[in-house]
Amino acid sequence: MIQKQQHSLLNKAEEACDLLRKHIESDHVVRIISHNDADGISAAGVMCNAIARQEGKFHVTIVPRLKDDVLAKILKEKYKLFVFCDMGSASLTPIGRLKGDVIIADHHQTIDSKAEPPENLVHVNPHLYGLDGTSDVSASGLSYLTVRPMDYKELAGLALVGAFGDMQCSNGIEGINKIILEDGTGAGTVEVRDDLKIAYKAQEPLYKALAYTFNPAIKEITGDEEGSRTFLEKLGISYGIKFTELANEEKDLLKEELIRINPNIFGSTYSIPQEIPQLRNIEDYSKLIDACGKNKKHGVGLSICIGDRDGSLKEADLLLKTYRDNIVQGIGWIKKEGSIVLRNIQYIYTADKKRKKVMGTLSSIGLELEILDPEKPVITLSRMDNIVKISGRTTKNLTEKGVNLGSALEDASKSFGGTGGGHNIAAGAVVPYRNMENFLNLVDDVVETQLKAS
Ligand SMILES: [Mn+2]
Repeated sequence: MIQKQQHSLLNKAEEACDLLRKHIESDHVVRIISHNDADGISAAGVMCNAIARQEGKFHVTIVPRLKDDVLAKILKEKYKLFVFCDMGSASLTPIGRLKGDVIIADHHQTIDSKAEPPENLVHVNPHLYGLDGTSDVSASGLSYLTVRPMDYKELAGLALVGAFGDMQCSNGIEGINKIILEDGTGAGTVEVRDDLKIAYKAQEPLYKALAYTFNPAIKEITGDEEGSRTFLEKLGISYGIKFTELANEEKDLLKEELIRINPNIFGSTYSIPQEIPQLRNIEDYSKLIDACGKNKKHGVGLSICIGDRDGSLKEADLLLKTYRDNIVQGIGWIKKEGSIVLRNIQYIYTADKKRKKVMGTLSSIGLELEILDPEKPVITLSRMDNIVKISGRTTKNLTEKGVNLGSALEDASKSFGGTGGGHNIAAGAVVPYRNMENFLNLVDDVVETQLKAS
């Protein structure tokens, strides 16, 4: 059932669609500006696909943030319609100065929400209707809503690729995302099935697929090809072939044994049945686009979203493999080196170029594999010249005991000339390198206070 607030958002998106249609019909090039992560790239992808199907034209730029210099450049452009995806809601005033019409499809918190939006602007944002922009819908979903009246249900899968990229679906699909999912399942363009959540099921030999399954992590298997092979050998399961090629009895046995290690390994999986095997699983698709984003190959990611199944896919695949190998090596590194333990927190530090890119993910996996003590929040520190990039991760168990890494990192970084913040379970910060020790000690103290207060 669609609720009232959802209806209001859908109506606003319809208004945006009318505007988009009008410009396509007038043969105007649609100017799209979107964000450089998996959600932003998919959001641009959904938009471009719909415009192309309407025989319209577009010009896309993918940027990390809507910084002043980016805005200043755009303000000089002469397009008749600008579409901002995954950004823009925090810059309503400058965007309102654009000469052309504007659509903003953004799920981030908006400022001056009470002020009347400028007349040339249609603002599609869930926060304006009391919906949650962190779990109900992502930017790719808002792009989808904007083109939904054109009835391209085959784009529902791509809309969900972005939602997975923004981790909106880890506790199941809800809100607007669910409406999108139902569009897809109703039209047969998205499939949901209870299944093992093993990565690269149709691509890699089983022992590798298991070793490369990072979410959820499987103890003594994730990040450990040797361990994975031993596990399968003991069970008498053919480890050298792909999961999809296993006999049914083997699949059943594997399922039973994996659930014994981590029950989260079994659950809903989402796929796009019409896609090529490599992109069929929506989470795998999202990881591939994410790898493009993280490596600043936005064009490659966008090309895949708009249908290149050849060169771009090969390039993205290589990026994903590199990322995967980084994680596997990182897990080995943590197993060997461990963390440095303070009273209430633990930390890991690196200056290694490759490892720096995956520290946050490594800490999550480390906690789940229990190669890092799950009883203490993990702070990762990556040195970049004069600053240190920090990410913090903890467990649900500890947040229930009062730990809030978002406020801990915010307070501690502010005290030492940096910035930070985030959620209670995952947060980030940046501080000057010379203040790293002091910062760590303060985080340790803040976490102690948080634990004592509850
Ligand atoms: Mn987003």
